[in-house]
Amino acid sequence: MTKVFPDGFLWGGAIAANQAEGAYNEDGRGLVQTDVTTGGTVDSPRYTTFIDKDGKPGKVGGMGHTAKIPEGAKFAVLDDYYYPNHKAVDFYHRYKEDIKLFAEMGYSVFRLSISWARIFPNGYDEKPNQAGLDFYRSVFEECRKYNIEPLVSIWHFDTPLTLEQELGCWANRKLVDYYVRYCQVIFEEYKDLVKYWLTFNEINNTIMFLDMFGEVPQEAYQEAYQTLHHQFLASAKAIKIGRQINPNFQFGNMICGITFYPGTCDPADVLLNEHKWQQNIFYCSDVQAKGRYGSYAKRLWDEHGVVLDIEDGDLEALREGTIDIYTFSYYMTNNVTTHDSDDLVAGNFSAGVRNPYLTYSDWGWALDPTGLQYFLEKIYDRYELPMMVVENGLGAFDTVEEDGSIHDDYRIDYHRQHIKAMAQAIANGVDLIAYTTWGCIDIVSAGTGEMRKRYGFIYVDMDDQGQGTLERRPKDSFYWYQKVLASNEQSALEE
Ligand code: P53
Repeated sequence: MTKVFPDGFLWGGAIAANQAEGAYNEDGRGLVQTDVTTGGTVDSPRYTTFIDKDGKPGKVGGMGHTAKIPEGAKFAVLDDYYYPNHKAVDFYHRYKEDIKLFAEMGYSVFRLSISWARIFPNGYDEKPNQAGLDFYRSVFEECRKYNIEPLVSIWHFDTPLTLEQELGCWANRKLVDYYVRYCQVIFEEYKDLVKYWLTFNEINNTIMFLDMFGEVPQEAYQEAYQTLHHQFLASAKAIKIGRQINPNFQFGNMICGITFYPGTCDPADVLLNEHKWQQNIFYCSDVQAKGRYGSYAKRLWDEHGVVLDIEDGDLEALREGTIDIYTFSYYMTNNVTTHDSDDLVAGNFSAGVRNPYLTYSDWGWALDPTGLQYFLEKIYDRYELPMMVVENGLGAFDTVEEDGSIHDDYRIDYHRQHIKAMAQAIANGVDLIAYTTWGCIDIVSAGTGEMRKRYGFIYVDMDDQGQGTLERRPKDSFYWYQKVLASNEQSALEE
């Protein structure tokens, strides 16, 4: 039988701290944005909650640093709301059980993130929090017990809330040094347990989603581009220090790999599409992979009236901290056009003109395995770096049958198609070295805060109101993935 993937290919799954761990206020952990963010749905937003300067509770639509709370207000956990990330799926207490299940599936890699606020509760504390360091040490040791390679995201949208409240988040240059110090501590601490590090999860979201759903004020562009400049610097400086701590470390970027297509063959659409790739994908990738801003960067800054504050030594720092591996998430493609259309995609974090050749998930995300092959081939051609697909999955409603089984053939079909697309890209010359499916165990959705938007091959008994036993249960996809990983043969994909 033909082997589909090279020997040593890393197979596994991925989660993020704030969506899985829960235990939001245990063992000295500081707060992060999702702790003050309520749950939403596909068509109702998540809210960020606060107490205003007169002591009155309030909420504002949105999350992350884009949710602007009023002057003088403080982020706050309020009594009358449910915050799904507080408990999440309790990975913090159940990681041994979960990693055992991952090992049963045959994982050779497990992607997870370290919560900065478990290590430095306020981001800038004098000393790291020992309980936080101990927790991740035991998680990594547990992985090693099963020969599972940890693939560690250092930041997964979870800047300590104190830094956001007091310093206004990443537009403030001080965060660069705080982040680098945090990296230095975890690199030293885990240098013998972790080899693969990803500096910033979906770093490009800051500009990609900024104006995807409508116009935003000029200051928002200024803040977004300055934020990115600081994150590029933080990433590059951390990589340089990491290599001094352990020369065997391998560093990856992490790009939200939404694949853009021209909506029509009108040359204006083709050009618009190219510009979208520059803004949404290449802007970040070029800096992190090539160590310099692309030739089109000035056009983007000028278009949005952005004056970037670049200090002496910054450009050199960017050159000195480029990545070893290009990693990305892949969920959907998006059609862009200069023409008016009333056939638009309406989903969360999904936009553009409907693609008549594709079907869409219940959350409005275009299902397009060929888009994954396209992204892999296009990016490999540009950078010629080893690549990892570090997120890919289908958020879907699952039904638990009377006997407890979950027949998620739609999810199996989704992954089968995407794995075949990866095999095709490899056959066409792409150096793809890993695949970690997203939300390998059901976790809280980042976009909507829902539990019922499930990605896992392992079901977790927990609903959107926080009710459930948290019991883990393999879905049909669990056994299917186990078979694919065991044989690594084309036949397993055909079944
Ligand atoms: P959820 C939007 C579009 C594509 C990927 O997303 C995105 C987002 C933000 O929601 O984020 C990544 O949970 C992210 C994960 C997230 C996953 O995609 O909204 O790295 O944290 O859970 C899936 O369905």
